Amino acid sequence: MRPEAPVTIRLEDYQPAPYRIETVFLYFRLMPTATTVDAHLVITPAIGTPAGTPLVLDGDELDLTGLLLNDLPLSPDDISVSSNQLELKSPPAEKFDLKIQTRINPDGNSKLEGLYRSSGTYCTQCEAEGFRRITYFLDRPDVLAVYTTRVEARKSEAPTLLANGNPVEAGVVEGTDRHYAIWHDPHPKPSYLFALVAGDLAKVSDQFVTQSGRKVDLNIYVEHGRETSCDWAMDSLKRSMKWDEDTFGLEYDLDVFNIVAVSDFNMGAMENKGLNIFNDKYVLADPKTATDQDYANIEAVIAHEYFHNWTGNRITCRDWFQLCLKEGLTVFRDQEFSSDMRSRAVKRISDVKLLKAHQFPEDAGPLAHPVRPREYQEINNFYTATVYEKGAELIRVLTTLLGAEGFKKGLNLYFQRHDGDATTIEAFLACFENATDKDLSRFAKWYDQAGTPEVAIETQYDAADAKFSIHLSQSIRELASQPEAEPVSIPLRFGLLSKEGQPLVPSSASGMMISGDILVLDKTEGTVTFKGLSEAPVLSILRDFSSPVQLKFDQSAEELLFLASHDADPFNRWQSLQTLAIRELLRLTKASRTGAKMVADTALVAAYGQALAFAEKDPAFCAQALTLPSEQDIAREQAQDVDPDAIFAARKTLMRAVADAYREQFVDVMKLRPTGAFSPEAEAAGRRTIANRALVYFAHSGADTVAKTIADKFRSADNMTDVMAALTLLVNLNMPARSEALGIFRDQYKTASLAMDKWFQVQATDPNNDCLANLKSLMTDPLYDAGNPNRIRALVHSFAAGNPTQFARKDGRGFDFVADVITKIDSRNPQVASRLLTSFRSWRSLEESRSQKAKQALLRISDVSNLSRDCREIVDKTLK
Ligand code: B3K
Ligand code: ZN
Repeated sequence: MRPEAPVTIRLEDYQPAPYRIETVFLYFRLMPTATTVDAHLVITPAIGTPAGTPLVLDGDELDLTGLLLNDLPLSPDDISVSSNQLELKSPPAEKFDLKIQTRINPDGNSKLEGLYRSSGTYCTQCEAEGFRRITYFLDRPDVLAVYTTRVEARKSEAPTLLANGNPVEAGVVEGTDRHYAIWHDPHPKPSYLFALVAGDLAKVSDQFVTQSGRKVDLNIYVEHGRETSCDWAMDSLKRSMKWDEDTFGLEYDLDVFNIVAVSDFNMGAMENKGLNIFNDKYVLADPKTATDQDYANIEAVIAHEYFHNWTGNRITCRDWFQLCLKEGLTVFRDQEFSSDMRSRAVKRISDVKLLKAHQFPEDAGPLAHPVRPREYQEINNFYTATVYEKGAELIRVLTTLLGAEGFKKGLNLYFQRHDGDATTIEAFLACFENATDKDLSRFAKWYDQAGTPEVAIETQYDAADAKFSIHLSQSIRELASQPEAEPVSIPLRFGLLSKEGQPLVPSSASGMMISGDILVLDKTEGTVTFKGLSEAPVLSILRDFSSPVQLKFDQSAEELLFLASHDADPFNRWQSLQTLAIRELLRLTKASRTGAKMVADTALVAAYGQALAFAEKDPAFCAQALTLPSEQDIAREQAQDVDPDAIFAARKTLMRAVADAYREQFVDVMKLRPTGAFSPEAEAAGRRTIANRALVYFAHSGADTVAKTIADKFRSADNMTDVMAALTLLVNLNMPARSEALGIFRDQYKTASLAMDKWFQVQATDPNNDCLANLKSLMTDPLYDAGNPNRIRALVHSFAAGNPTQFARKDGRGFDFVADVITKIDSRNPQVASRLLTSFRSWRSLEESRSQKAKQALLRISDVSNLSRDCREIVDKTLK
């Protein structure tokens, strides 16, 4: 029997709140299982609200223990109360006071939404709808209030007491073992930005002086003993603050900026005003336990949350459909920050790889939705790659369409016009239209249409007339919810190259909007013609990945090889080699399935050899170039009848061919590993990346010293990047030293939980056949904690999303394993369960026998009678 029918929330039904709550006083008496929350709300009917309109406050699993209206009790006839709603049937027509007391159980809160405890520390997560698990409230982003929070706890249990804003007062509660702190946040904010932390934490402090000379105290709170692992996060924070001032003129606006790291957290981090709460994985770093990727992620996430202070907090969303207003823009800002801190080209390549790996499949499958969705059942399901990553790409498209100056003008107007507002995408775009006098109506369609647009390209050269023309057309796959998609504005950055690789400059161009090196396709199709070209140019198109589209362009292998070494645009140098590799891998995949002989193309192998020449000059870029398309990349390109084993075999074939052709060079490149004291900076990290990429190739070569070399590398590694590079090879290639190495790692890091996540993860992505049996036994390891989201993700999500041959096993046991975990976790933590469930989204593209097994597993999940709203929405859509 199903519980209640799912409720669909629709953008078109949006109504402003009938009441305003402008002042909130909160008084928390913290106790592990029985915390009391006194909320004192000052409420005013909104202009135009008819007298007597009921006030309906949201709640979720709440226990109401007291209620006063203007300090008087209410009669039971005047209210209606349940654990998820409090209704005042006929509130006063004038401003009134509402005092609500609720009792909540932080220890019993396994959903990690609202107030809960993580390793003894009280903390909160209120976005999107967690505040209603603390008190009854108008828990929606367009209700902005000034909060004062008093936090009281036993001093021995929680010496540190934090909330949003600035500290106002602290003291002891006379005659008790309790103490308190009062915090005041002068900036009106929505309830999703509320935060509180209380616990026994160590503090690392620093200071930042803003451009106008205000001193800001910076604190990072962590478990005792972790203080020395906060340096990189603190450094990243100061660089973010400076960068936002230098780049956008945006300054911080409180006296303190606090960051707290906790070990049980559903996602990466949270931008609560003045009190960011982080998954400790995005704060703690030292060379022994963090990889270069961890360092880069910490820098990016610290920046992202800090940047939300303006894009998200000062200007927030009117409703949750506008989520990309803050997320897309803030991801764009953090990407730009990282590009300025590191190599711009390498950052662009990795962002596009991420977009294609996560967002493209989402857009191509049953969970596709527009960047601004039109409906949802559970908003937590919409913190997606589409809202975040495609949302960021749209901001990038906007900068390309308007130019850097135009974009800046529009953004400045946005900050001026909307500071303090809860607003919409329309209002955001209007700022850019007003500031630049451009019509963005075509561009705006990007926000409302799901699916990756496909851009088909055909070229023609007419030697007699020295004319070169490019015909372009765009289309989006049809969806039931979107029968007739409309064309969007697609800026395509391009270049025309001579045979020598020099830019060719035509005498004129006609037929399509073109400015500088950008063509804008904003109709279904169009042709641009260049004149005065005495030789046939080689076209480099979609440079820097200037629009989030799928190209359909049958460019010859000769041209792609040429671009891979000659294009002035580094992104397209990388992309050309990838395109060639994908073509070859699809061919080899087919050969593997038909039993034909599998021999890798020599021209492609030679192109990898050429790329190797840049190992020393540009190690990070070279490492990207030398990374073969992933199994998932190949599956995505194939799109249907996918056989992961054949893909795996194809990839191995190409890998071995390159490895054997350049074995000696790889041995040399392995020596580029930096020596001396560890540095997390981009330069040293780049050298480690290329050295480890070379190690992967060497491991796939036929050299008889492979097993010993990799085992030695594991033993001699002095930083986590190198440890993991060697360990991954020992596991994936099932080398003799594998189990000894896993044992050494476990012994060494058993108390370092972030390092142990890597130990679980490397075994979860093991492509060998006994992976599944091993994972099942790992789940009984005392170090496996089924309540910790990081641990579950390390083991189960890594398996489902990162181990295509084992997850999609022919016998269906991979699917069954994940389905069992989902149904088990769902009642405890629905957000984690539904995130896991999205790993099934590409099930229909698998070959028939495997897709049938996936369907059976999904049907079993669907049959669970009390499935959460989170999982119900995802499973229904996935099966539809
Ligand atoms: N805004 C939060 C994400 C909240 C997720 C709620 N399920 C982190 C971020 O995007 O910065
Ligand atoms: Zn964000």
